[in-house]
Amino acid sequence: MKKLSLFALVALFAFTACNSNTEKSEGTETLTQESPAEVVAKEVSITINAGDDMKFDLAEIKVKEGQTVKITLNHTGKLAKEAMGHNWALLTQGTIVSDFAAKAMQAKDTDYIPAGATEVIVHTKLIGGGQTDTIEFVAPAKGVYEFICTFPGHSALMKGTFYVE
Ligand SMILES: [Cu+2]
Repeated sequence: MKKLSLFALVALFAFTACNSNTEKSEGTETLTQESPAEVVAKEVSITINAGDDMKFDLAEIKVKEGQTVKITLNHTGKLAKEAMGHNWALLTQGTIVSDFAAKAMQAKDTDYIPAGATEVIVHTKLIGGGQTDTIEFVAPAKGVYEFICTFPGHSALMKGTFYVE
């Protein structure tokens, strides 16, 4: 009788300990999921402006891996596409910007994005003053990328860093 009640007590204790452990770990998990810092938005919208001064108003863009990224490029200037065209091109890692810019410069017929260029992950249209273009894509693998405007001579000033975290 004494043995049995001791066993029952141990069993009860073990059950309680186990049960509270489970509750604790579940509680922690729920807390993590609900914490705002851990919530990754499925989509992110970014607006970049560039005018006749040949500059992007953003030098850095940060997104999360797998996020749907919406980039809107606004040409806030007045000059025509032929004189002061802008685009936004995201380049693959390891691309030498100056080398690619030299290659892109010769691709006037395709708005300075060489046909089938493997250096470009994604790009907007080439636009002139007052125009806008929006593109949507899934953020590539975590890492540091560069973006430029491929219009001849622009990438020296029109460039920035694209972080995928
Ligand atoms: Cu440009």
